[in-house]
Amino acid sequence: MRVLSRFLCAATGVNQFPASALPEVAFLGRSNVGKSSVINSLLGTKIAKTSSTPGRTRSINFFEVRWPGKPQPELVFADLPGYGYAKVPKEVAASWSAFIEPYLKERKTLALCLALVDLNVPPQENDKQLLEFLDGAGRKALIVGTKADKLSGNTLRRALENFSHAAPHARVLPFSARTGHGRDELWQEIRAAIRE
Ligand SMILES: Nc1nc2c(ncn2[C@@H]2O[C@H](COP(=O)(O)OP(=O)(O)O)[C@@H](O)[C@H]2O)c(=O)[nH]1
Ligand SMILES: [Mg+2]
Repeated sequence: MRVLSRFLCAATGVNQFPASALPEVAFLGRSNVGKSSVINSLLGTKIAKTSSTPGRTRSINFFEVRWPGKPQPELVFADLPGYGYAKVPKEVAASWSAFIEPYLKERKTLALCLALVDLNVPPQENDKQLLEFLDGAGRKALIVGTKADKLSGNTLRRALENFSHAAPHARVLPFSARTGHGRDELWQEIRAAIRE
């Protein structure tokens, strides 16, 4: 099924968030992990800007999603700024406390947080911190392991095990924006979360 999507706005402050009426899914993870690529893969279009230069997205970018044949949008995707990019620590730290933390803690309609990790990179301390933060904020999180196409068989299995060890309470869903692997499963998770 092909969904229809529309860019809503890019927010760099709490007062720029769109009115929250629809259930929202947040895409989180280190810079370059593949957040925008996962969004584009799910939406079947290049609506979110991708870049091979880490640290490009400094705003929360909101996209509205509509099922074909339905008159109204049903949910919103939020593409968040990446963390862990060494060259901009101060700026990133400032934007976290200014609008990203408030978003994650207080956004009433936030139904699901997708914590993206690169399956080709060992579990990182800042990913663990994010999961702890989300847990503390009472947020439901699902780990999405990106760039699964770069691994095969045994190496993929081992990578998934490593992440399960690092985050024993969360499930890790392998995903590839390149091949579409995991796309249907991720849509199922999203639909289940917004129905709750
Ligand atoms: N092989 C592979 N590369 C990917 C995949 N997803 C993203 N990338 C690459 O990783 C880089 C960062 O992707 P992007 O979506 O912009 O990451 P973001 O910074 O988290 O939004 C780009 O060069 C993408 O082409 C994937 O599933 N497989
Ligand atoms: Mg991005």
